[in-house]
Amino acid sequence: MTPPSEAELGRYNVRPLTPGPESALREAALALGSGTTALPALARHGRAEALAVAGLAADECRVITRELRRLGGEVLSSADGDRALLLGPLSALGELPARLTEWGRRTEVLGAALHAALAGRGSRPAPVAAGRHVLEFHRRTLVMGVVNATPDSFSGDGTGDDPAAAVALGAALAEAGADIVDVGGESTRPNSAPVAAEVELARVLPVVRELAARLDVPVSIDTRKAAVARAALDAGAVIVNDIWGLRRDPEMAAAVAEAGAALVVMHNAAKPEYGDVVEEVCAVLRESLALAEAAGIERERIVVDPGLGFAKTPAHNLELVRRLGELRGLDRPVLVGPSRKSTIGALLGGAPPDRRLEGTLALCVLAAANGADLVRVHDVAEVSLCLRVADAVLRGTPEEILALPRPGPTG
Ligand code: PMM
Repeated sequence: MTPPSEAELGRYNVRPLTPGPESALREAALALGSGTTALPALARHGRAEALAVAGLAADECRVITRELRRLGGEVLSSADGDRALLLGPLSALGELPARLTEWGRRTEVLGAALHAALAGRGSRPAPVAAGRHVLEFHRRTLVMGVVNATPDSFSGDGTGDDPAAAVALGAALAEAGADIVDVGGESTRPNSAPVAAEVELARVLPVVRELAARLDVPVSIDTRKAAVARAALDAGAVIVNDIWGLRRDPEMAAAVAEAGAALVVMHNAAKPEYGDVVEEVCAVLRESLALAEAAGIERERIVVDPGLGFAKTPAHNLELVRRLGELRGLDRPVLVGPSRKSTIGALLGGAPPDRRLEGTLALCVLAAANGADLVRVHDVAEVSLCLRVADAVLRGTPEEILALPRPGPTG
């Protein structure tokens, strides 16, 4: 056959819809006009899903292999069967948990774990209550603004021991669009001197009290100390941001539970030594969720954070942003803090913290595209504007844009 011409080929205008936003495939199916009858077919064939599973007993691996094969999927497993990759259409993976209930309690639990991971990956999290505020993740990526009431912040924006300056900064961040204002009184920069609880309290309490009274957005307290968290919650904070994810101060979980506060559990470690950094970060965040549950903190109040820059090399940080979607398997809102971090400096030829805005914006957009629900940043105005544009592509064009008149030829 003579090779077809461009015109012949062009007639069919073949376009791959995957990878791409799931909605594009759905819209294309609905546009065929056969109504919602097309949707089950999409679930059957539209998209291959993959779930990684660890910690399997040999018999569990055999059961999921058999059941998933019956549903039209496939299991790839390690030699001793403790780790597996579950592959198949969404419909097969979605039906697998029900099949696993028939085999007994252990496989039923495994089925529930698979179900939770699919639910987390497939939809935005439900709103999180924080005091009288509600954090709503469906409409846009939320922004947490940073107030470092410290003299030695790495990011160069610390307000020293001047509570009025910290309050002014917090108010300015809220004005610039912050959805949460996060107040911290202890620097987390590498090799910074530890701060006594009294010093930290003297720095943060007046700031938290004033901001909680003045702002229409929730105030969070960034601390690893239960005593500081308790006092800040008394002073009006409604979220605790613990960079050790309840794993440092044994009183922290009780402090959060008693106040009914919302909680950010961040991943942290003593040393940057990992096998698979993303897998291990998820495992440690699950430990934090277990500690929270044991203390009576409702799962629905918890946000997870991979802790960029904490016991991580630049390569680890980039891997975490690249594979952020895997954290959605925790079925909780995901917060990411890339702001002015040293990985950006390393990529930009040693740029100091005050020259890392563009890098921060890039990481915020990529984090949003890869599944972040919130970002924690110093440059709230710039990041909010940037995310407004990014979210319009990622999440859908806002109503007011759809209503605009047609532009001229160069519009
Ligand atoms: N980073 C810093 C401090 N606290 N909290 C959370 N949840 N996530 C982070 O990435 C994070 C944090 C680093 O110092 P900074 O306050 O100057 O950003």
